[in-house]
Order: sequence, then structure tokens, then C-alpha cells
Amino acid sequence: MTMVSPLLLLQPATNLPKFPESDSVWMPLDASTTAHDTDWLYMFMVWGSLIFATAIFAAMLYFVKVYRAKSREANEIAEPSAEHNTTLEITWSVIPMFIVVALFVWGFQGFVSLRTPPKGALEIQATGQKWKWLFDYPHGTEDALHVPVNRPVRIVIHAVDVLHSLYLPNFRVKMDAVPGRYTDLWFQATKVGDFPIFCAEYCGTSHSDMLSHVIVHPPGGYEKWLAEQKKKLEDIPLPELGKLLYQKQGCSTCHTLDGSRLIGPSWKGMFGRTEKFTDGSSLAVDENYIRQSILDPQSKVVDTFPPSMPTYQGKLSDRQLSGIIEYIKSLK
Ligand code: HEC
Ligand SMILES: [Cu+2]
Repeated sequence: MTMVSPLLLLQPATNLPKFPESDSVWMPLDASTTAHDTDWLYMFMVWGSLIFATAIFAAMLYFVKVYRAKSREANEIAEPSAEHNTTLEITWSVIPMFIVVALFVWGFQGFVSLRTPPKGALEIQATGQKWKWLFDYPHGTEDALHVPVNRPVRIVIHAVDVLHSLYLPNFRVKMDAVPGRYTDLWFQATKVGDFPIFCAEYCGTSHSDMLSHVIVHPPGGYEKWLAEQKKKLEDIPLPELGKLLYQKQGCSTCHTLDGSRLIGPSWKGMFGRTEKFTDGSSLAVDENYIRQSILDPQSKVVDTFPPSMPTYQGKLSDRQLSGIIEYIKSLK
């Protein structure tokens, strides 16, 4: 029988990616080679703490009852027991010591294996930015992480603006994304499917919407997917390419298409409109200005907007830039 995990109850009714059903009440489905060990260690600590806490509290209550003052009026106190009990004291020191050392060895082994990606792991770059995860593939950037099943994958992580944290609950791995520095994590997926990704570091207004998912492809499926994506991007007409990038590059988190204001100006009717900048100058939006806005966004900051657009220098090819420009043009 499958039970509803308490984690599922935490899901608000938004566009949150769904956790696949788990056979455990406590944990999301485990879908990586290391998840099982991590869960065991975790459960050992939880149950161990519970058992000891219960035993200690029971003993405490028992002693309170047995050794309490017999009568307040007479101010009688129970006989103090000053004697040592060497056997008892050694027992309650040595047994916990073995447990704690075992926990250390167990935890350390887990730590070492989680910090050591196997040789020959597939490498994928992940970028955290407000408020989107982006993953780099030979054909370009994707907003979902695609990986093959049964193959170790090393994710090299960095952030462009503030701290984020890449969290894959089903694989039991999480790592901070830090501006100006690379971090990494690795996992080997054991189940084909679609698993959620969260940002686990509070990073501002839309932090809780910084969601994505991992798609684990069946054997051969990953290579097929890569080839398809490559072909798709070569064949697609420019405005459609732009539309695709608007979603996949995270432009949609800050720019609307319907004229409403988000973090940045709406793209609707942008082409040809006269834009005022914070330095007092103004200019009619043309192809070169859009290109400059994307590659060097802080060179001209639109009046009344914060200079918070990330640069896409080195992330978009010329054809992709033209695609975005043609798409913006089409948004009359
Ligand atoms: C984190 C939010 C954010 C993201 C993501 C973002 N932008 Fe922006 N963008 C802004 C802000 C804020 C401005 C206005 C300030 C400025 O000009 O730098 C802006 C300005 C622009 C402008 C100039 C707009 C005008 O009216 O003059 C263009 C063009 C643009 N962005 C394109 C893009 C494209 C293309 C992407 C995705 C590849 C993107 N932006 C992603 C925040 C963002
Ligand atoms: Cu974040």
C-alpha cells in the first residue's frame, strides 16, 4: 500500500512540481544510489534520539517519584546515596561511545562518497539566478535538468547574483550556489522519471517560485533527447526561437508580454518605443539597443527600474540573440 507522505501536504496548490509517490511515509521517493544510505543514517539518528530521550525521561520521572522529600513539615529528605557504582558508570559511558563512534564512521563514509564524484561522470553546468535554475547543454540552456539513468552525473554549480542552493530531494543532495565561485554535487539516478528541484536558500521575492525539475531519461533516451534539441534549435524560425528562449532563459521571471510591469519593463510594444534612462538620456528601441540590453544590461538602465537584469554575455549565440530580437519585434 502506498501512503500519502506528509511532504505532499506541504504542497500549496500552485504550479509546484509534484513529488512522485513514495513508498515511505517519512521520505520522498529515493531515486539515487546514495539516497538509501542517507535515509538509514538519518532514521538511525532519529530513532536513536527518540529511544534515549524516552529512557532518560522515564528514569527522571521515576527518580522524582522515588527520591522526593517524604514530608514537607518534617523537612525530611531521602537518604543521599553517595556511593559510586563503577560498573554502571563504565557501562553508560562505553556503550554510548561505541554508538557515537559508529555514527561518526558511518556519517564520514557517507560524506566522503557524496563529495567524491566517480571518474568519468557526465558533467552539467547549473546556474542559479533570480529566480530560475538554468542548465547548460551542448545545444544551449535548458530550464530543466535532463540526465541519463544509471550514470553518475556531476553538477557544477554557480550563481550570478545572490546565494541560491540547488536541492534535489529525491536524490538526497543539496549544494549552495555562490556568486564568483564553483561548487558541485553528484548523484547517480536509479529511477526513470520526473523529480522536483527547489532552491533551498532564501534569495528574495520569488524564491519560493524558483522551481525546476530533473528528468531522468531511460537508457539511450538522453542521447536521443540531446540530438532532438540540437535539431530543433537549428530548424526553428527566429521568432519562435526567441519565444522558446523567453521561457528557457528565465526572461519570463522579470518581463511580461501583456504590458504589465514585473521586475523589468514589459516586452509588449517595446520595439520602436522611446525609452528614458536613469542617466537622463533617451533612445528609440532598435535591434542594437536590444542586443546591448541583453549583453550589457547596466550600460543603459531604463528609468524607474532597478539595475537588476543579469548579463547574458557568453550565454546566447548570435542566432539566439537575433531570435529574441525578432520575437520582441513581433510583440506589437
Ligand atoms: C532578474 C530579472 C530579469 C531577467 C531574468 C531578465 N531581465 Fe531584462 N531587464 C530587467 C530589468 C530590471 C530591466 C530594466 C533595467 C535595465 O534596463 O537594465 C530589463 C531590461 C531589459 C531590456 C530593455 C528593456 C527596455 O524597455 O528598454 C531588454 C531588451 C531585456 N531586459 C531583455 C531581457 C532578455 C532577453 C532576458 C532573458 C534572456 C532578460 N531580459 C532577463 C530584468 C530582468
Ligand atoms: Cu534561489
